[in-house]
Amino acid sequence: MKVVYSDDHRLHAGGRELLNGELVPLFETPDRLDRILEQLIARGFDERLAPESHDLTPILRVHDPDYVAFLREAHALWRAEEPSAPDCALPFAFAQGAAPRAPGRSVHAKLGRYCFDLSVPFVVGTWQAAKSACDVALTALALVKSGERAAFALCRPPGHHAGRALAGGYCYLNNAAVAAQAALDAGAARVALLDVDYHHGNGSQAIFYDRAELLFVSLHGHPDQEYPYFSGFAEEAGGGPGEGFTLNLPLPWGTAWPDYADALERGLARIRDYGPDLLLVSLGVDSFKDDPISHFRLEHDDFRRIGAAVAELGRPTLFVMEGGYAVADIGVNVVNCLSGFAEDA
Ligand code: Q9C
Ligand code: ZN
Repeated sequence: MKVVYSDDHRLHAGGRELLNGELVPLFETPDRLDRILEQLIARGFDERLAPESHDLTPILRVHDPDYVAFLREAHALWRAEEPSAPDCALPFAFAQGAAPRAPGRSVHAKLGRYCFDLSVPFVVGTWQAAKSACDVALTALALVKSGERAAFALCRPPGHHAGRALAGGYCYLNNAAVAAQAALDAGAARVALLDVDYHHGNGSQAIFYDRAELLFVSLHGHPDQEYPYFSGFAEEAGGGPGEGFTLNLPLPWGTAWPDYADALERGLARIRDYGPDLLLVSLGVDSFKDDPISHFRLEHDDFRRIGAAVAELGRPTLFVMEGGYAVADIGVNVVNCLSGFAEDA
């Protein structure tokens, strides 16, 4: 399986997030990808490509232009307005639904309008890293479109929490959604997005909620217990023409393989019925038992089983990297999933 990767992800580093009331170093760090690269090389996934650079067109098919402009300028605006503050912009006043007009001039107004939480710091290289992550996903998509059985977009920052005009949960641009929309624009009639990250992919769900040409299926920690708390309930099934094209499979803290496997089989059955031209997998491995911010109990070998089960769908498949914070184990978990897929494909 070919892997698309760029070193530009390193430009997004050194940020902080608010966790349980305390500012702590961001859990989403560059060494996550170092550990994955090590395992890929050790286990024979040695076909690595650099991404093609794309203009903003595919990103603007998913994200609002004012939001993209904000992502590009957020750090510079912060530096100009708060010259003595730490070099890491974070919001602190949130617009919620109460802002009928365009955000005010202050960087704080923009941060509060375009961020939904305190886990999306803007450092000087954040935009360039986020843009590069989309290039990685789009380049990996091109491989699958040109006939590869599967490809792996090894990117960060991750994307599945990012909405049309909202950053949150370590995510700025929704890499998987941008690739999915590009596939639709290139003529795919049906695309399925299977999100196995431990957290609900609220951004991906929202972007495609009203549309039948993308089936969104997600397994995640139950929102009564888990971030992002406001979405991912089983009742959310899509709206309008998209009704029935969102399937949420929330699972309680402590979920281990037997229950996870049942939910996965339900999700895969729905995808099989749908018969997509292309399958995207939002591949988060924060469902691992030792993940520091999550509460499922999957073991190393369970990721191999996930990959094998996905392969049985027999669809052209694009894996897009999302979360996973047990850094010492992240490489093994990701590569187990990809080898489980490759062995069964
Ligand atoms: N107590 C991704 O995995 N903070 N994002 C959670 C847990 C934000 C996770 C706090 C987690 C975002 C892509
Ligand atoms: Zn996650």
